[in-house]
Amino acid sequence: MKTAKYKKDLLKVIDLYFITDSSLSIKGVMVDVKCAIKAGVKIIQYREKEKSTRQMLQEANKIKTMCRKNNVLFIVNDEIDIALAAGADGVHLGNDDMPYEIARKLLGKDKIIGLTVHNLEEAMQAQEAGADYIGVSPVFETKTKPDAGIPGGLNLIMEIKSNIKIPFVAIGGINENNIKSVLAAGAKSAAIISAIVTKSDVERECRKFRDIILTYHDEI
Ligand code: 3NM
Repeated sequence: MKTAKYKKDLLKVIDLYFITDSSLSIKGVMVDVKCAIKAGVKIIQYREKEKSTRQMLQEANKIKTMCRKNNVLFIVNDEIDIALAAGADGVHLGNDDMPYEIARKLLGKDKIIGLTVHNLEEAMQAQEAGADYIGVSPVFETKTKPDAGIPGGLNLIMEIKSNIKIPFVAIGGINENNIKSVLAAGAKSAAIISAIVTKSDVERECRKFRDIILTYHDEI
């Protein structure tokens, strides 16, 4: 069993942050997760907006088992009860979800809590509150989350990079054509949904994005 500190330290070395999406996936969430793990992804977020609690719990339990076997962090989006019931490593919360302080009380100090932020002010608040990482969202326009808000662009990444110490993940509209600009702006990790799960070979796509990120950081 890995310690909480070990797991939280892993957040500093995430390259591709993989997020499930059952409505966009071609082969289904379970196949996608297997492919992502095979490709060496170090963090999986289960993000499910359509299924029942029972179905989510079943899937979350299976993903937890796969992640544990492979030393991959397992985060659940929004659903604190599913995260607790499935023994996930943590949760990712947006502005309309459970407030950080209450989530921390429910989850305890060892679980990972990631927060979505849209600007530097929210990022500072998240860091101050004690979030383990932040998702900077949306960087570019995205159809995957229609209520994601106005894109912060590369300037937001640069601002976050200069002012925030906790790990951050860039998210929203990131694809093969723009990922290098996101890395050049200072992001070490990127979360990508549609550019991965709408493709027929999810393992290949994950490997491709991981390679781009890792090669970029090797070269600078
Ligand atoms: N924010 P794609 S999920 C913009 O959970 C955004 O904070 C999210 O999907 C959050 O890579 C999401 O297809 C969608 O643009 C990202």
